[in-house]
Amino acid sequence: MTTPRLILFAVLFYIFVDLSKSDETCLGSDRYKSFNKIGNNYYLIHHSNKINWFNARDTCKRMGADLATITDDNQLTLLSKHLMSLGYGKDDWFWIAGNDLGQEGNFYWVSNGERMTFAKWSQGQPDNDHNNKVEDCVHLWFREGQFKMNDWQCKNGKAYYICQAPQPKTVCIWG
Ligand SMILES: [Ca+2]
Ligand SMILES: [Ca+2]
Repeated sequence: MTTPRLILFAVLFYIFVDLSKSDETCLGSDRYKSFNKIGNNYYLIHHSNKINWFNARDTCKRMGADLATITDDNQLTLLSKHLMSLGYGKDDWFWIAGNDLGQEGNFYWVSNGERMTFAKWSQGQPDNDHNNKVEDCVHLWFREGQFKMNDWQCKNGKAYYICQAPQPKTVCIWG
C-alpha cells in the first residue's frame, strides 16, 4: 500500500471507530440535548457540572458553539425569563463569553472579539475583586429580580455555562 493510501486508510478507520463509539454511547440515551431558540439565538443551558470559564468555553467549542454572547437588553431579558422558567435562581451561576482578560476594565466577547457594548451588571459590579483576587470573566447570576452580569474568577470560579450556536443544533452531552 502506498503512503497516501495508508494515511487515507488510517483516517477513515479513525473516523469509523470514533463514530461507532459515539453511536454506541449516545444513541438512544438521554444525552442528546438540543439548543433552544430564545429570541434570535440558539442556547444550550449546561447545568450538570460546574467548571471554570476556560473549560466551559472549550466544551462549547467542541459542540461547534461558543459561550453565549448577549448583545442587548431584550436578549438578556428573554434568556433570564427562560432560566427562571426552568427554576434557576440565585445559587445558579452561568458563564457567558464576556471577559476583560486582555486589559483590565475593557470587556470583550471571546466568541466574536467584539467589545461588550451592552452589559447589565448587578449592583456594584464589575468590581474585579473577590477576596483580593482578580476577576476577569463574566457570568450571569440572579440579582435584583433577574439574571444580571458579574465579573468573577476565570480559573478558580466554577459555574454552569450557556453555549450559543449559530443555527439549530443537537449534541451529545458528557458530564
Ligand atoms: Ca477584571
Ligand atoms: Ca465581581
